Amino acid sequence: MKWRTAIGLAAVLVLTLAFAMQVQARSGSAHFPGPGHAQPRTSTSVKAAPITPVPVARPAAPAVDPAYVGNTDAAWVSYYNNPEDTSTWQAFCADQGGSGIPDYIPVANVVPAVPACSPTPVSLPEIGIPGCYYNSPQDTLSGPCTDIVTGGAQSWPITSSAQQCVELAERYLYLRYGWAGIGVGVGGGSLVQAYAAAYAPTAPGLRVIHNGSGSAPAVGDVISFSGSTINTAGHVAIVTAVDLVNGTVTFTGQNQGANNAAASTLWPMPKTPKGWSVTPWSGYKNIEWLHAQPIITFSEFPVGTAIGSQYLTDGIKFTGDNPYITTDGSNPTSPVLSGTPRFQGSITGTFFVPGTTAPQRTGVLAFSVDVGYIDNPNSVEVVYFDMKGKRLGSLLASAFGIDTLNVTSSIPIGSFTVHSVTNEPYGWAIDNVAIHF
Ligand SMILES: [Ca+2]
Ligand SMILES: [Ca+2]
Repeated sequence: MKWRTAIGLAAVLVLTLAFAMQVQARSGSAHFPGPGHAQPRTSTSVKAAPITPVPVARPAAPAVDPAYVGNTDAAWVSYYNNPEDTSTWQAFCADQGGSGIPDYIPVANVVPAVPACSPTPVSLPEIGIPGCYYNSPQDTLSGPCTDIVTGGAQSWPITSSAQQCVELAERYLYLRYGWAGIGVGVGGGSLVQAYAAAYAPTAPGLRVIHNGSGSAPAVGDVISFSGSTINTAGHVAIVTAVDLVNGTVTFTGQNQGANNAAASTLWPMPKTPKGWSVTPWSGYKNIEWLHAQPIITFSEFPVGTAIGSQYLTDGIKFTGDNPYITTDGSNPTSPVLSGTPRFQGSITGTFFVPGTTAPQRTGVLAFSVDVGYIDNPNSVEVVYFDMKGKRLGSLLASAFGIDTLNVTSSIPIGSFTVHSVTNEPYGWAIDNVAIHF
């Protein structure tokens, strides 16, 4: 219980802090020591617009399935008390009616605490996700609410038929972000929209990205499939790999493979003139994904703020040459983060578990950062390091203007530094840091 309470409180704190930062007013006027005005960005990266929250319909509490698996089930309790202990996985999965060995596959590279259970049983007991979202009169994420099973003070909303696709996605989102399951009535095809509507108001950076917008899904995104005339409930899975060289995406889901087994599916995602596009899958024409990683815009604090640990809520700490927020008349997304002296000093980012001062356990496999305004291409670079500080590689800002540098690595990244390698007229700054945990 302590573990769950701690996770819940941490999630509320993180979300509250992040929201508070989001509403900080911008201030200051643009001023730039160099020439000219803001010029077009040289990057072709597509950034999705923030979603517009809409109210979630909340059905009445359902009748309790006699076979319900939740906080009265020993294997379920054991798993949720220690989800990173793989010895709890087999019983957790098998307890829901699974059969055969193995009863799960790991959701590789994303969250070590999440197995995808397999296969989906013939009889489908309902299974709970911790939390009390829709069942609570306050819609609180951590406070007491009525337990639909025991009538007690804790709630474990029935969320999905066991080992169907929805259960995996809701369990993953709970373990990763502390979000309570939102349960009954949400099919796989609508899960991305439902979570965005429920949690976007308190989770800045949460976005729904539609297939065809040009953006590629990122590892860790939750992806919904809908628009099939055969299966109107749709499907939901977790993005576990993205290959931007060969144009493929891999997604892992329950009830996704042959014989209702959990599966990881490698699927084409060719690059079109508009950008990346996931090929329709299994009759599902509509594809969209929940991208929950934060994008740091440096509008979160007033201009002039010295920056260090403030962004630990987003999983990053900034150090280097005394970085601070400043305006930049040559950057259309001003304010920006500059080192000291202004537009000259280097900036280092080190990754942490979001909302904590704990170093990343699994590292970061991708991040992006805008660098500019570049007047002398190849004068500024981002160098990235593993979790022990060993240099992994570097990327030069090679175009005039504002360069979006997308860094990916097969070896987990622990930190990065942006610095000048030769003279850069009028200097540079960074903005729009996106971290793909
Ligand atoms: Ca900005
Ligand atoms: Ca410059």
